[in-house]
Amino acid sequence: THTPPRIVDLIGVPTDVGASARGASMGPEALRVAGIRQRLEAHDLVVHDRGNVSGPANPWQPPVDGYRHLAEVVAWNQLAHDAVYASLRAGHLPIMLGGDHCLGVGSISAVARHCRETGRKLRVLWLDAHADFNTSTITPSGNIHGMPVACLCGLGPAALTGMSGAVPAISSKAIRQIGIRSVDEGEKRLVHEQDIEVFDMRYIDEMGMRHAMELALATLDERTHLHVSFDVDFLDPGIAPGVATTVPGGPTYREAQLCMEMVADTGRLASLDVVELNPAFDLRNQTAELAVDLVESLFGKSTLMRK
Ligand code: EXY
Ligand code: MN
Ligand code: MN
Ligand code: MN
Repeated sequence: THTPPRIVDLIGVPTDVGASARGASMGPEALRVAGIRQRLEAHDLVVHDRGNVSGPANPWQPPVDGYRHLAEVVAWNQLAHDAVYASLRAGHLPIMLGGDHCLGVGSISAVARHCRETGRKLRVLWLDAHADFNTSTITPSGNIHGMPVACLCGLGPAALTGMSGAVPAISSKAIRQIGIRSVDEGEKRLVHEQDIEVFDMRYIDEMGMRHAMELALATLDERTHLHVSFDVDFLDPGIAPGVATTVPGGPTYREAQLCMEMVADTGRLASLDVVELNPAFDLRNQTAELAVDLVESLFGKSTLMRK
């Protein structure tokens, strides 16, 4: 059996090349300023801050053939992939500090490669307002942060779909999406075709976060590597204004805490992305502080009275 490591590597990937607005490139530093390292150390984790990887500037150009900044997105994802893969190989738990969500391709393709090599089963929890399942032909924007789940499932440009060494990098059956409330028409069709398990906000309204998470975390075992990809726009904009792509009607503070606490309770969390935090939209770093608070809960902070 395999217990997830207690040595955490913070990997900053400061870019917004996949995003609809500039500013997510400031995310890693905002998370550090909010004390991510110290808050994790308070939970008996050994934290190595690996600093930031360094990639190409954002050229801020319109899309070409349905992709905006594809070459830069590939370059940043390769850097993310290499850093996350090295951390996993070292037996550590990588936390990728984004950066926009296009980086989920680099990070999760590294996790998928590691799982393949070590015989582990992968479960990906995608916490997001969006399904991130667009392709170049159906995207309304060309922004690649709207495409990472499709790329991981094998739909996208070869340079992104092939990053793990196998296509698709992950099975659509490995994914659970939570908090979804903004999906484009063509995108919705693809999500259904691929049979992705989605717990959208209507589901959470009707059944509760507890039930959604019980199902999303069902059938994990001691061979499961649990990856959480936390897009900060998952949260209700009332508590988390510091993202460029706010969508009303997201999880409340308590619903988000419960979500994170239930992940912690599994004891299977083995890698994490924190993405789309955009300090240019934030108020006094409050969204960064909230994100850090929730990350702390993912690693076992609990307000529970019962033992
Ligand atoms: N679905 C829209 C698009 O593809 O342009 C918006 C995507 C926003 C993606 C954010 C990161 O989750
Ligand atoms: Mn070490
Ligand atoms: Mn996203
Ligand atoms: Mn999103």
